[in-house]
This record gives sequence, structure tokens and C-alpha cells, in this order.
Amino acid sequence: MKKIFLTAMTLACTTLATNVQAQTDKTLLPAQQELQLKYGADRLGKRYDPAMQKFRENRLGAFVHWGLYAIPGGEWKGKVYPGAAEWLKAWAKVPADEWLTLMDQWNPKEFNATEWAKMFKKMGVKYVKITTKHHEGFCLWPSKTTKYTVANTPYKKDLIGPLVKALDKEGIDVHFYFSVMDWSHPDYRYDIKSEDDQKAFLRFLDFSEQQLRELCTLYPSVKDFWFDGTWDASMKKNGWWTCKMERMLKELIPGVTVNSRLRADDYGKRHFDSNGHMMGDYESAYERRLPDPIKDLHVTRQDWEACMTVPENQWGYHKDWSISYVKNNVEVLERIVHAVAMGGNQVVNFGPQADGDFRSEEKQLAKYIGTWMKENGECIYGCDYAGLDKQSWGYYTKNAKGEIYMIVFNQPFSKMLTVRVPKGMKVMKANLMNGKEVKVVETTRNEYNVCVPEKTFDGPWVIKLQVNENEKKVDLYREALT
Ligand code: H76
Repeated sequence: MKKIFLTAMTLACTTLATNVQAQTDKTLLPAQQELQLKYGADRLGKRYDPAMQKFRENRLGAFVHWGLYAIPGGEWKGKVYPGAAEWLKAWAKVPADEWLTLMDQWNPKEFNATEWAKMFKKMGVKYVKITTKHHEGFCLWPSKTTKYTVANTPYKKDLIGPLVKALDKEGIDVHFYFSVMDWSHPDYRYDIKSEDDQKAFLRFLDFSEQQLRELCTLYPSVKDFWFDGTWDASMKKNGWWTCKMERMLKELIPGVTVNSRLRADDYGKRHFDSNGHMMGDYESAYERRLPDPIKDLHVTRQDWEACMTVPENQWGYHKDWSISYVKNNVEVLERIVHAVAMGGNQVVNFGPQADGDFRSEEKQLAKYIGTWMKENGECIYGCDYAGLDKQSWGYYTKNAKGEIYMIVFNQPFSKMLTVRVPKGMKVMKANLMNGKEVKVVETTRNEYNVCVPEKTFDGPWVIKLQVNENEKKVDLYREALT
């Protein structure tokens, strides 16, 4: 049964991983009932090549949303709009031509790629996702495909090139954000309602392809493409293009990773195809939210990456952060840990000012995260879902050696941290990150209390557990005998 299905998949797709694993068990059809898709998943299950392993092990990234919207910073003609600053053109109903005259003011004199790379290095991020072009259509690189680029501003110079170079030098992977939806292009269509619409949209898709090819040629060290603005009916009716682009990028940049948001299948189904298989290399639907640590454990079996804003919903620079709740350092950290504890990555957003510098709140946050990561990063990088039931004190992660970390966000009054383990697993030892041992008491079958240290820490802190799973095998053996 599986064999017939695999043969069909091989015909339809260029690549096929050896690991066949269900992605979203609930939605999967039995193999023989699967629809034949031309533009469905190119692969079943996770990718295990070195580039994908690197993507996964990175775990912590930064997002940079930078464009013309940084100039008005959420304010248009004296009115401050509380919506996302990078959408100001839409909130204030500014016509495209008028919006794009902001280019005359684009001159980020304080921009210093080396300083940016150093800040991110100190923060402990392993990759940075940069908006090469957001919905407004303004390109941060001197594209030959349009006049709306940095080349035609007072600044004149490329911004992507120096950033790629500086980040590469620090050993930080560069990921490109690319919005397919483009408010600057006359051929963009939200929907296809006539033949003319489709003709125009095909021209637009060709233009987008040229831009993507250009990015690959100019900056071949790019590691990932993160697509956005792919939700319109026009895109859903042209799923073939998303499939074509993923394959093209993979040919141009060996090992490149692509997010699920790019893709739509033959029926316009997005992220996961009509058979329930994930398209692209990792799920990118967790935007400003995270899977539930108890109910959504299915994500631990796939690759996924979440992204988050520091205020409620501001990606680009907004001059007034007082209009919405701003997450504190610990909340940002908790979202990073929460993602890794469920086998995902977390990307923290930055919205640089129009002058090329970062606002003080973001610099301070980067510093805080960096200090914490320096001390405790081993519970994040290369770590994964630990397979233990979530407890109210915080989160577990597990490293490649099978050692388990407890990341404590809520200190219990009891001074005891409950750890429940699967049958056969034993907790042998518990240590703080400074090496100091803490007491572990076995309280009942498969349950332990780990004692909170006398002197606890200002912020979230970490305990490393040595566990012994040997007994599990013995148990299974015994069970097999009886
Ligand atoms: C909606 C939307 C867009 N997706 C986020 C990642 C931001 O780029 C936001 O503008």
C-alpha cells in the first residue's frame, strides 16, 4: 500500500525523503485514498540533511522589519494609527505613488552593518531574518526589476549586501523575508476574476521570480527564504507557482530552507496540502502565538518556527510603543523557551528606526537575552522536546545527549518542583547551571521532587537532570515475558 503511494509521489515530485512520517495525524487520509496532487508536498516527513539540521539546531533567531514605514513610524498627516506600523499605508489609505515618495527621505545615516551583526551576536541569535521587501514593495537591495529600491534614494547604497557580509562574518545565518504581495506593482491582483486579471498576475509572478533569482545570484550565502503575503485568492489559484519557486530556490541555493507559508496546492490549500502533508520545510503559521504545550503536542513531530513581536503587533518601527502592551524581558524569554520545549524555533522581531539605529528598548532586550543565553544557552541551542508532561513551574528541553533541562519561570511556594517521568525512567541527579547539585527526592512511582535552591535567581533559572532510561528496556523486556 505504502509502496504504491510512494511510487505515485516519486512521479509527482523531484525529491523524496526516506523518512516517512505523518505530519498532522488527524488530517491524514489512508495512503490509498490520497488525492493525486501536482503541487502538493514535495516530501513526506522531516528533512535530515545538514542544512536543515543547522536550521533546527539554531533555535533562536531575530527578525528585522525595515522599510519606508520606519520613516512615518505609525503617524500619517498628524494622526497616529495604532495598527501595525508596516501596514500604515493601508490604515491611512495612502495611494501607492504617494507612499513611495517616502523614498526621497530614505537616508539611514546611522546604519552600520557591523554594529547590527555585533548586537545580534551578543544577543545569542544564530540567524537573522531580514525583510528584503515588505508589502509596500520597496526593495532594500538595488534590484534591476523595479525603480522602488534603495538605489533610487538619497542613501543610494545596497543594505542587504553589507548585512549579509557582516552577519556571515559573525557566523550568523542570513534568512530572507520576501513578501509576494506587493502594493507598488500595477499587475498585482488580490483575486483573479477575468482573463485579464490572470494575464496581469502572470506578469507579476514573473516579476517576483526575477526578484528571487536576483537575490540568489547577488547573495548566494543566504540560508532560508521566508515568504509572506501569500494569502490572497490570486495566489491560491496559482499554487503551481509556489511549488515552482520552492524548487527553483532549492536548485539555485543548495540546502536552502523555505517556510510553509509560501505554498498553496492544486486546490489552493495552504501550508499543508489537501492530503494533510506539510509543504515547504517548516511550519510558519505560529505568528505572535505558540502551540499549546499540552494540547498541541503534534507539532513536536514536525519542524516549525514561530515569530513574535515585542509590542502587541508592531513589526516595523512605531514611534509610540505606549499604545499597546509591551512584553517584558522574561515574557520574551518564556516564548523562546516555550517554542524550544515543543521542538520549534523562535524569532524575536526588531523594527529599526529610519536612521538605521535601534530604539533603546530593543537594544536593552537584546542585551538581556544575550546575558541569559550566555549563561543558560545550552538548554536552547540544539535542544528539543523532552517528552515529559508539562508542569506549572515552567518547561523542559532535552539536548542531543538526552540530558533534560528544567527551565523554571514560576517558583512554587512549596520550594519543590514536581517532575513526572515515564515508566522506567529514573532521575539520577540534578544540577544548577553553575554546577551546584540540588536535592532530588523520589516521592511516588514515576514522580520526583526537585528542591528549589536556597538562594534563587533574579530571572528564570535552569536545572539540568541526569536521567537513566536503562530501566525502561528492562521493563519492556519484563512486559514482553509476561
Ligand atoms: C500580516 C502580516 C505580516 N506578517 C508579519 C510577519 C509581518 O511582516 C506583518 O506585517
